[in-house]
Amino acid sequence: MSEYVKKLVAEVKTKNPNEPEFHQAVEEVFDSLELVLERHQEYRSAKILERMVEPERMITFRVPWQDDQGEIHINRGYRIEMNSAIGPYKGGLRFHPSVTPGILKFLAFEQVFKNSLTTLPMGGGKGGSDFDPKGKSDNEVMRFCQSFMTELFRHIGPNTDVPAGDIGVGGREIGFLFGQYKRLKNEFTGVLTGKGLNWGGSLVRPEATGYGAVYFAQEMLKTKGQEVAGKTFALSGFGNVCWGAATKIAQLGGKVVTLSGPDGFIYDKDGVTGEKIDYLLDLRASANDRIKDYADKFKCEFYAGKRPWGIKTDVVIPCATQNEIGVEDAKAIINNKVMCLTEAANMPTTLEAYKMITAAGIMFAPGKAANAGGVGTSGLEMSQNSMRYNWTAEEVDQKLHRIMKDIHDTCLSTAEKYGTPGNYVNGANIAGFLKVADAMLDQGLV
Ligand code: NDP
Ligand code: 2IT
Repeated sequence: MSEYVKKLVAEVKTKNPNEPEFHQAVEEVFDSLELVLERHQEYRSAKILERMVEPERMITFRVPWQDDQGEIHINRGYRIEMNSAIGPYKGGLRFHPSVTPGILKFLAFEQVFKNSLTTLPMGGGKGGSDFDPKGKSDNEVMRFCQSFMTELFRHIGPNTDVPAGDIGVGGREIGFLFGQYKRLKNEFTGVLTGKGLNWGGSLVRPEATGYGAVYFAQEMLKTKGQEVAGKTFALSGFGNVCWGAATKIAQLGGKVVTLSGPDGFIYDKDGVTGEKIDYLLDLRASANDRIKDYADKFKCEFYAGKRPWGIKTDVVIPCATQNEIGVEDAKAIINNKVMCLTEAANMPTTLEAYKMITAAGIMFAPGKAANAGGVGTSGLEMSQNSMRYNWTAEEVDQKLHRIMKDIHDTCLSTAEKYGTPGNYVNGANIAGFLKVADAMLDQGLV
């Protein structure tokens, strides 16, 4: 790392104390930019990096709501509007008790580069709340969402900031949020993505993140003359992204053998297929957060309190949450001679673990490239809303597939151009950065 970048990272740490995930995300991106900064002094003199780590706007607000017993609860709501150089802020909302400003800043920062890679005109943002949807009734979730939107509505809009789902926010929550926005603004617009199909949603958006990650893995395998068919896959999580990935892997003839939840992981030697994939939707909707139920129902092995990375497979696709692959997991992955690791979750691998995995010669794709199919299809939903038109599932899927192939090829060509052939992390960070940085230069000091 150059002295300049080291100093910048140190400043970010001092200025944003107690935000380790944000530090991690910044360090990973800046580490990739050495050669770019050497070749382009203009980014340094215009203080592009210093500007990129400072959100354009951060909104924090009180979210009061009443449970079914009439008791009052107060949660905290956030929206981080990180960067609007190439389009309106765009990014998901996360409802999870672990949500803090640092988590949302890391996600918003990643989103800026990810959205740039999609080839679509979207800036980066992220938001959410420390609200825990676990065990809440539909009515409680609705009241929470209505209260959340009663403040958020004044900060967002179809040309300003377009939120979507993330952990804990799916179709049900987007519906409640949209209903309240429409009521407050008296406007029916594409202000959120991930909407229901009858009211402005896009076909394939629910599946898109998982599908996209598998298309990306497929391209990675192709570079070694390999294909998805006949390969085994270790997945983590059991939510929206995991479900989409499992569906596409099964379609392409691969075999998913692991899934995980906060309680442990399951090992299903026969493969997660057919009704077993559908069952993931039931599990998620139950809000019980137990993957053990899968093992009980389909009679397979369950390992309490463990992660799935010790199981030997050809491909690893983490689909749950940040930093779920640490140093010990990396050792197991290397030991298992995994062919490729494709991140479907956001930053699921720690910096140390990712360095070990790439040093061992395992192909490694970062989430900001490999999971961009979710927000990419959100971009397609925005396009359809603007046209007041709907594409067929085939049309959307075809565009998603093209976006993922473009991102894959851009990562490789950029990595090559900047002296690190085959390094998807550098390729993604540099390509994502250049588009945003150049737009910022064009737009002057803002
Ligand atoms: P879901 O809420 O549908 O599922 C999330 C899964 O991860 C659940 O199994 C959840 O269990 C688990 N999980 C969440 N937090 C933790 C934690 N701290 N420890 C252990 N397990 C955890 O979310 P998604 O499938 O939408 O999101 C999964 C990942 O994909 C996230 O990293 C998200 O940022 C990323 N992503 C999502 C996109 C989308 O469009 N939805 C797009 C791109 C990336 P539990 O709730 O019990 O913690
Ligand atoms: O992390 C992500 O890219 C998402 N949660 C999806 C964001 C979006 O706006 O569709």
